[in-house]
Amino acid sequence: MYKSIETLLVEIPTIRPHKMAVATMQTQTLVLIKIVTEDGFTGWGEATTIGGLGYGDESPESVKTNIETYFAPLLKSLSGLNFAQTIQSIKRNINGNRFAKCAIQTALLDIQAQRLNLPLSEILGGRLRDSVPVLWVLASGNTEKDIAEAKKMIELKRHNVFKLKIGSRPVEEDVAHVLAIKQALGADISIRVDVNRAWSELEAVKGIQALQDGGVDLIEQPCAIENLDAMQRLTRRFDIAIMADESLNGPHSAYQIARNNGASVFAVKVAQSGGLIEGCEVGKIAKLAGIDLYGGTMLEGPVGTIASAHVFSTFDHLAYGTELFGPLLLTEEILKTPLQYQNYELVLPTVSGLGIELDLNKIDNLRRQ
Ligand code: MUC
Ligand code: MG
Repeated sequence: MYKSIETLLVEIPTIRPHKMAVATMQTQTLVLIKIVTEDGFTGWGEATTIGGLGYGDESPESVKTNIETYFAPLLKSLSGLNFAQTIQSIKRNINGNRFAKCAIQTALLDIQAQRLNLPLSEILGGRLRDSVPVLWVLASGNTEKDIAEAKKMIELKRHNVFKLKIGSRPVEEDVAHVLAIKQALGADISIRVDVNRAWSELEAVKGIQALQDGGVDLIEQPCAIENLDAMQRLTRRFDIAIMADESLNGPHSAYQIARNNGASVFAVKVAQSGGLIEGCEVGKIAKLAGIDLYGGTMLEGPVGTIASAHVFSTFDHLAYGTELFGPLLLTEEILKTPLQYQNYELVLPTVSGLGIELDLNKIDNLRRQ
């Protein structure tokens, strides 16, 4: 049933350095999975991460090795099973590897939706919106450059909500940087910050108080991944929204965080969740627990970005919008028709499957040989 399962590492420079507490990105390595079936369907998935092993516990190289060594032979042996049984069997036979699992699942869902002649979102429960709001992340590392970049985005009507990457400088310096941007852009522009787990709990108390007083709207992952107790105390202590990102790695952790009041918002990432279905499950847990939702990214290219958009389109309330801007941070286009960003939103395709067509010549030129 499966003719080939291929993993491609595609290197694309970013439009400017993207500085985060965990890594500075100048190039993104897209990890693309292509599955071709004997009866002529092609499905695509993506397992892109940030900064090699700087962000998560899978690297582009580990995903490629593990798919070629373990996932591909397993998948080829499962040809008699339906989609749900295939996913169940992968979970039973392979531990961890959430990014690789997400990419394989995305490609299989792309194929399944094409077989049924439906957009992918329709087999995830059905879309409730045809586009999702998209913010922009300011991460040049320079206050004046960030202000100029934000003003340009507002002028172009491309983004009117901004997330700032902080955590690599002393707390006071980061706070001054954020509040200078907040002041320059004015009260109507929503500013959020992502600390990428850089603060101790005491630093977080100091930083969050100042940012809350300065009119910032949300604090993302202030403390360490494992420090759920600190996340809980900060969520209870402050009025400002506290969002779990790296701490949230699938439905089970969503349940644990929800039980412990460990966040007021979830950043749902399909790869961190281990798949599109699991991303939907995280959304359901948040809904049941009264936790607000935000659509996160691993700075994927267009494949992972549109797969995530299909998932987020099924959420009935997306209080904090999404950050599905990954393709806009890249200098090269790998789709025949680029994703459609308009009026501050990313538009979902209406054709079957993921609804995108890859430019294979372009990918061939950019892929790591
Ligand atoms: C993260 O931690 O949120 C998402 C947007 C961005 O700029 O970095 C990523 C990772
Ligand atoms: Mg984050």
